[in-house]
Parts: sequence; structure tokens; C-alpha cells
Amino acid sequence: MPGLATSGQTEDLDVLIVGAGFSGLYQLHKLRQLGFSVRIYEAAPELGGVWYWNCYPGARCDTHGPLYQFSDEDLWKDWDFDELYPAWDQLREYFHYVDRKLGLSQDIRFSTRVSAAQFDETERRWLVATEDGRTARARYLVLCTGIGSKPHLPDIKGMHDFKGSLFHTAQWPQGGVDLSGKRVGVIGTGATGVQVIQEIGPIVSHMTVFQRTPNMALPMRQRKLDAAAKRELKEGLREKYAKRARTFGGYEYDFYDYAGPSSTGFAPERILKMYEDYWEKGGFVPWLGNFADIWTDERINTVAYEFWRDKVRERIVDPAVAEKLAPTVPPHPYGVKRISLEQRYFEVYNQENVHLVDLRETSIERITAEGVLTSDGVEHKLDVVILATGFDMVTGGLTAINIKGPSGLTLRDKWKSGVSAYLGSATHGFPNMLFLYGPQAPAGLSNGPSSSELQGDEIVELLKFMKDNGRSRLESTDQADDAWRRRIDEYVDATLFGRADSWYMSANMPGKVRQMINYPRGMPDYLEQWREAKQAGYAGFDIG
Ligand code: NA7
Repeated sequence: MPGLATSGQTEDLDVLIVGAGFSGLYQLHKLRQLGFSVRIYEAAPELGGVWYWNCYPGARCDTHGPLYQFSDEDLWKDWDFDELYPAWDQLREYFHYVDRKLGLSQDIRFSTRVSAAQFDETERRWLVATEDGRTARARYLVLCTGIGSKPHLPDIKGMHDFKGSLFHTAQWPQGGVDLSGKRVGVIGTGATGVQVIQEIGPIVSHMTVFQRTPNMALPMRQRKLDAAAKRELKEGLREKYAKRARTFGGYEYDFYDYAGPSSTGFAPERILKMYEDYWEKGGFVPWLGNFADIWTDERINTVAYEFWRDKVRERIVDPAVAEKLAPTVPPHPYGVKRISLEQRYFEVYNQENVHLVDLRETSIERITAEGVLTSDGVEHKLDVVILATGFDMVTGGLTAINIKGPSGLTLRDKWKSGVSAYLGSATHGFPNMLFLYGPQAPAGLSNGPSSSELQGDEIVELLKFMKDNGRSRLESTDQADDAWRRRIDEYVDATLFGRADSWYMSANMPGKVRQMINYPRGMPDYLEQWREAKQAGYAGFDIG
């Protein structure tokens, strides 16, 4: 491995990667192998990305463990998760295992948060500064900050008045919090809220859930894995990994009609039979294994919603609570907001000590010293408030850094009027800067590790091309960025995505421009766009 040249206190690198989650680690491993001098700067004291920060009760991934790993057989052949959907602590163990095998930590600076980066046009290098006063110079800046790295703390009055404990789920104390016997309020019912609520329901003395939008959560079908199950899950795994590039979301299964017939030709009884089967399979199958026209055709979308609603209602005792959790009329089309997976979420609301506040009927006025005051004048007395209010999704990790291009324009300012990012990997005005598993890439519509590798391979190949051809500057053109944004927007305009206030549409954060922030046309189409660009000599990039 090439040594890292330093000058004084400033490290000199070919590539500086920000973030040591799946994407960053993959880049480090691959680029090192190609002889680049590489370093990762990581804000956390350990590797794992979101799996370091998200250690709240119940935190786990919602992809089958076998595909929630790196695809390198040398790694997966010797590794097993103990549950089908692994929890945060085992995911951390997994990252340590990968680290032991690949020796990644030696090239990672932990507890090092990048605060600023500025491109030096003369040197064609990025100058990077960290919060603790470190500086680095790198030919390329590769940002792997993930889609959920900047917590969203909502602007609720009185937050500082609360006398109890208040935590955002992604800032959960590493040593844990004892919630047994406590009166707990949970604000937010996204993927995180669902996990927290079902986990702590049985141990708290009382729980108040503040729900703004009901979550169309699907059954996870979690199970513990014995030795036989672990062996079975490895069967055909090589092929499953290969298949990721050919399926919409980088999973081993796909939309029923991704390249085939739409739901229109199917009799209603047949569709319901299929839905029963999907329901039994659980996971994302009733979503990303459904007909693809659930995203475009209101008729089939309503069938899918009503199937979900009726299944869920069977599990809720109080009809008034059922109407809040699974309303007769869908709050938004099914599956255009990120689907979550649950294990016993809906049953929690049958507990006597659990109270659901529907924020569409009764809003939060403020947080008080004692709890949460709602617009009906009720003060919900609490010992602990949990903010499961999500993140400044997808762009937040990038715009949190003060990134300045050669013209002096910051990324933050450029993207104030919306994101345009060619191939979901570069943006004009910021030469030699690449990002992955981020804006306008498959990202949030795909399996994270799949995207990290499949998009990651394109980034690695591009950097290899630059090196092999003696080039030192690359920048996407304004036209290529705009065309990419149009490609996304035009597609989304013909779908039901715009009808939900989701983070997919950047609508979860006040002040953000409403736009589809992921690449919504699926992994095969995405990779095809890269292929076409490469065939045309990396069309869309100015390379010098
Ligand atoms: P999400 O999915 O963005 O969920 C955040 C939740 O918090 C959601 O229910 C929001 O309601 C709610 N929220 C946000 N702000 C407020 C305020 N001000 N008042 C009340 N409720 C609020 O974040 P998660 O952490 O659950 O999941 C993020 C992703 O991480 C997930 O999709 C996976 O990809 C992994 P809303 O639905 O907007 O009405």
C-alpha cells in the first residue's frame, strides 16, 4: 500500500473520503488496491456510519442480513448474522469483523469531523479542514456521508424548558438509557419511530406517541437464525449478489412487472391471492415486489392500500385507534413514502398504557418543563421525550460541510434552489468532488450496501480512468446536471410520488425545495446511464 506523503501538518492525498459507512469503506478498499493514497475522515470514534450513531432501542436494518453486507465472498463466507434482520449491535460487530479482515482502520482518522473544503484551482486539489484543526490536501474529495447523517431537530417551542431527558434517536447515548418504568413520549412514526415504539412499549410505564402521518409499515417476518438457517441463507448467495445490478432496488427480488405486464391484465381475485403471498413473505416484498404500477396507477395503488389497511386493522382492538393508524382513506398513496418494517408495532397500541395523539387533530403547542402541551390544552406528563423526527435526508450530510468551489460558491448556496447532480455523483462548480449514496442516485430507493458497491464501482472506475490517462481535473457540465434533474423530474411527474410529503420529495424539512431527491428509475436504468456516458468518453464531464 502506498505511503501517505505529508507536508508539515497537512496530509497530501490522492483521495480524501468523508465517512466510514458502507460507501466510504468500499471506496477506501478499492482505491487502495489501485494504488491511490487514500484516507477516510470519520466523525465517529468507530467505523459503521449510521450503525455507530443509531443505537436507540430497537434500531435494526430492514434488509435481509445476507444482502446487507459487502458482496466479497471472502467476507460473507465467514460471517453470519444471528437474526434475519440484524440489529445495530450486530451490525457494529460486522464492521469490526470487516475491519479485522481488510485492515481498514489504519487508513481512517476517527473522531475527525470535516468542517470545510475549498478547491484550489491552481493546484487542482481540495484543501480540507476538520473541526479539530487538522488540514489535508487531496486531488479528489469523495463524500460518503450517507443519506441520514444530519439529525432533524424540529422547531418545537420550549425544547429547552423540559426538565426530563430529551434525545434525538440518532444522538442516543452510547451507554443506553434506562426507560423501564418511565413515562415516555415519542414524536415521529417513521422507520425509526416504529422501531423505538415497538421495542420500548413493553418496558415503559406509560408511552404517548405523537403521530403526524400514519406509517404503512409492513410485517418484517423477523426470525432468529440457527446453524441450518445460516447455511441455507448462503445457498445461491453469489448469484443473489450478482442479481442486485438487475433489479430495481438492488435486492434479490424485483417488481412483478418491472420488465413485464402491468397489473391491468390481472383479475382482482388473482391480485389478492398474490398479495396474500407477498404478505406472508413480508419485508419489502409487498412493496418492491408488487406491481411497479402501484407508483403510477391510482387504481392498483388503492387496492394495495386497502389490502394493507384491512390486514393491519385486524390487529388493533379500538376502532378509533385503528382509524388513526390505518385510516379508511389513505393519507397519501401507498408506497410513495418510504415503507418501514415492523414486528409488533400495531399491537403496542392495544396496551392500556399506550396513548396515541393524532397531530392532524391535535397539534403540539410546546414542550413544557413537565412534558408536551397539545392544542386541546392537555399537558402530557413525561420523564423522557424521544425525537424520532428523522434527518435532513440525503443532502444534509453534504451541506453540513462548508464546501466551496473555485468561483467561491458554496454547495449549500448552490443547492438552495434545488439539487442537480449528474449521475447522482457530481455537480457543476465543484471539480474533483464526487459523492455517492447521495442526491439523485438510487440511494434511498435501493439497498444501501448494493448502492455503495454498484455506484461505488462507477466512481472507482472513473478515478482509475483519470489516473490511467494522466488527467487531473473533472467536473460535470451544467447541461449534464440539468438534464439529469429533468430526467428525474419528468419521470416523477408521471407518478404518484409528488402526492406525499416524504423525504423522497425533500418535503420532510421546512424550507427545502420540493423535488425527488433519489434516482427513481431503478438500478438497471441508473447503471445504463453510466454505461452510455462511459461509452461516449465520460460524456457530461469536462475532463482536463
Ligand atoms: P422519517 O422517516 O423522516 O420520519 C420522521 C418522523 O417524524 C415522521 O413520522 C414525521 O412525520 C415526524 N416528524 C418530523 N417532524 C415532526 C414535527 N415537527 N412534529 C411531529 N412529527 C414530526 O425519519 P426516520 O428516522 O424514521 O427514518 C429515516 C430513514 O432512515 C428511513 O426512511 C430509512 O431509510 C432509514 P411526517 O411523516 O413527516 O408527517
